[in-house]
Amino acid sequence: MWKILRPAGLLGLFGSVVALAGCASDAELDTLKPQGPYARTIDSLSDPVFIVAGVVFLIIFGGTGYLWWRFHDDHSDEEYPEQIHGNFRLEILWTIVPTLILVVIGAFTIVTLVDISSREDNAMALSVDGESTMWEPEVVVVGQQWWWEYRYYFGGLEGIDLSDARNLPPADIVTANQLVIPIGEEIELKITSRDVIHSHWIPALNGKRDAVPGRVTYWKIAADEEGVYFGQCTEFCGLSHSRMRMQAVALSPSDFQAWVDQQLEPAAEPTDPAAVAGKAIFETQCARCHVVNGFNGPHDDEASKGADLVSNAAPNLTHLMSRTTYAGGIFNLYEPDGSLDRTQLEAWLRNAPAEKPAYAEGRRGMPALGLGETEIDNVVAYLQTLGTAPSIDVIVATEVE
Ligand code: HEC
Ligand SMILES: [Cu+2]
Repeated sequence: MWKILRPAGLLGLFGSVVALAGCASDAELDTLKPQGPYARTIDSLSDPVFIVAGVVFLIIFGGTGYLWWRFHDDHSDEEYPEQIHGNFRLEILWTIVPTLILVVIGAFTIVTLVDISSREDNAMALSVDGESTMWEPEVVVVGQQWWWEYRYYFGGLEGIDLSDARNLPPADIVTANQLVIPIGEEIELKITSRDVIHSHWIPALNGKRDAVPGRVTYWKIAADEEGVYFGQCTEFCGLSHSRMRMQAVALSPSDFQAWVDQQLEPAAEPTDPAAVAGKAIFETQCARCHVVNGFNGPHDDEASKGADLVSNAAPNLTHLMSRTTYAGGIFNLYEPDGSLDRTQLEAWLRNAPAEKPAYAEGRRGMPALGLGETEIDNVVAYLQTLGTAPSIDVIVATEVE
């Protein structure tokens, strides 16, 4: 009795876990809710493949069940069933049918792969520093332990050696963990890494693409509608791999233009005394790793070579306040009411490795700098001058748990 019940119970438990897991209605990384053309192409391949697989599953399990039921030995007599050896026709059949199924699926898969990685020349009108330009929407994506950097070069990428991710020339816009894109455009991503292999994945917009040091991989994303699409590094890359997240923030073309205008502004000089004191601390403590445009120069400037310390990079903080998450997209910069989440930011500045595990002493992540509480208050006052907060809608939509 128990012998039968135990596997049945396990199967039931497994079944209900699987069924319940399918119930999450707001799963951020749901691969079955495409929100753009590339993700939809993948979806329209996986749906029929799932149906084919389902039919094969039913035939195999149905057939196996039938054979068991029809021929099982109930010990009612001692006779052996008829013994046979092989069945040529059947064997040919079950070799050819699966082969045909796989060939057809393979053909559609190749067509889809070509489709989602094809490159077309398209350009959008954009005003950069007051001059109208045509920008072929492309963003350089650099993975490193354990956060993502996004670099925008409005003059195009010609002549830039992207495979040398530790020595990229200064970009027009550099941001971290939040990839801001205009809706309705095909955005080409040029993905690389500064240290180990990572993988860039925003499931609602397209599949996964590896970020490999020394190489550049091409990928595309596009979003139909304004909104926030969550992503996650999907190539195990060490201690804080699970804390290496990102978001694509898709804006209307006019909002995107407004964002670009804002990001092109250099940092303003602080006037508030606490912020002025904070800036002095920033210069001595933080600027050896972090860049703030307009005050310690572009990243490859001699003055900021200290950034070599950590993967050769730390997030550019010029417009920190225009982002809503930080540290690999795991902390909210703002409370849901739009005010600064001061407690979390102070904790980060007090002892970052305690907030997000990293081998800071082994040149990974942000180290604990031993700042005093007044210093932390002043640094926060300075950081608050860096960039303007986005709208409350964006703050609420991008919130992470
Ligand atoms: C030794 C290099 C180094 C120093 C010095 C340093 N940081 Fe960092 N900082 C980093 C790295 C690397 C990260 C990315 C950490 C991550 O996401 O895991 C980071 C992340 C941050 C972030 C989050 C940015 C984002 O968008 O994700 C803030 C804010 C920050 N640092 C502020 C400061 C301040 C203020 C100081 C000076 C008091 C400072 N840092 C000193 C390396 C440094
Ligand atoms: Cu990673």
